[in-house]
Amino acid sequence: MTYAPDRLPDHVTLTELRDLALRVASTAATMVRDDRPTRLDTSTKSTDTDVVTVMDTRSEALLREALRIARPEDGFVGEEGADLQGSTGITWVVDPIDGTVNYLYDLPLYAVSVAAVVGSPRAPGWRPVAGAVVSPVLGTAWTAALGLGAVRHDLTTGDTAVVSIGTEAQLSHALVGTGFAYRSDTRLAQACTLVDVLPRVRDIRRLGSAATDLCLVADGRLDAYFESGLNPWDLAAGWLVLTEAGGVVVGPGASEPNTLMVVAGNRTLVEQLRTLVTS
Ligand code: LIP
Repeated sequence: MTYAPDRLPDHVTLTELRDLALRVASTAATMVRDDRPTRLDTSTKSTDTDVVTVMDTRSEALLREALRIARPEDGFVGEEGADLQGSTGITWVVDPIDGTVNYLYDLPLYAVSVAAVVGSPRAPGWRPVAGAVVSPVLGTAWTAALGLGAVRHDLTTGDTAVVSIGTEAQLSHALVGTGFAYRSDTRLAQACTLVDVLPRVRDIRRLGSAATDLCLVADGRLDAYFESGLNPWDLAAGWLVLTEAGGVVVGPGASEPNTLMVVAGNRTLVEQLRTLVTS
C-alpha cells in the first residue's frame, strides 16, 4: 500500500506507526542519556556553534537501522545523514537529539523526535501522521497518531494521560516559547521580532528544543510557541502532538508551518501571535 497526502493510512496502520515511533525513539533516547561520555566529541555544521555530537550520530544510526528492519520500504530523512527514498509513501523524519546544545552542556531539556510523514519533507505539502517525542531526562514521552489524539507517557511509572491544549486566550497572559537560529544574521532578525513580542506577553521561555516546546504547548505547560528557521525534523512529531491535542500549528499567512515561521498554540492565541511575528 502506497500513501500520499490525500490517501492516508488506516487507523490500524496509524497505531502501528505511532507505537513503532515510540519504541525506537525510547531506545535511542535511553542510549543517548545513559551512554553520554564525560568528554563529548563534536563537530560543527552551518556555523561554529551549530554542533553535532558523536551521540547525535549514534542515535540517528540506531533509528535508521531500527526503522529499516521494521519497515524496509519506507523513506528516511534525518538531521545528520543522507535521505533515503522509500516506495510506501511513508517517510520517517527524525531528530536524533533535538536540543543538541543542551545535551552538550548536560542540561536536561533535549529529546529524540521520530515522526512518520506522508509527502516529501523536503517540499511543501507534507504532513505528519504518527510520531513520538521522548525526553529521557524529564522521563516523559509524547505520542500522537492522526485522528487518534495525543498522549503523555510517564516513562518511570508507565502511566499515560491524554493531553490537551491550554485555554489562555489573552496574549498578555501567555507564556510563550521560542528559539533562535545558529546564524548571527538570522539571530539579529529574530531579536528584532522578540522586541515586538516580549512586552506583549506574560513571558518568554527559550528552552532549546523545538520538539519539547511543541509538546509542552500541547500539554498546556506553555501557552504558545513561535520560531523561524526550523527544519522538518525539529517540527514533525511535535506538530502532530500539538494538533492532536486540539491546537493549531501554522506558518506565515494561511500557510502550513515551514522554515520561514512556525506559530503554535490554541487558535485564539495563534491568530494574535502570528500577526505579531510575521508582520
Ligand atoms: C534546535 C531546535 C531549537 C532551536 C535550536 C536548534 P537541534 O534543534 O530544537 O528550537 O532553537 O537552534 O535548531 O539543532 O538541537 O536539533
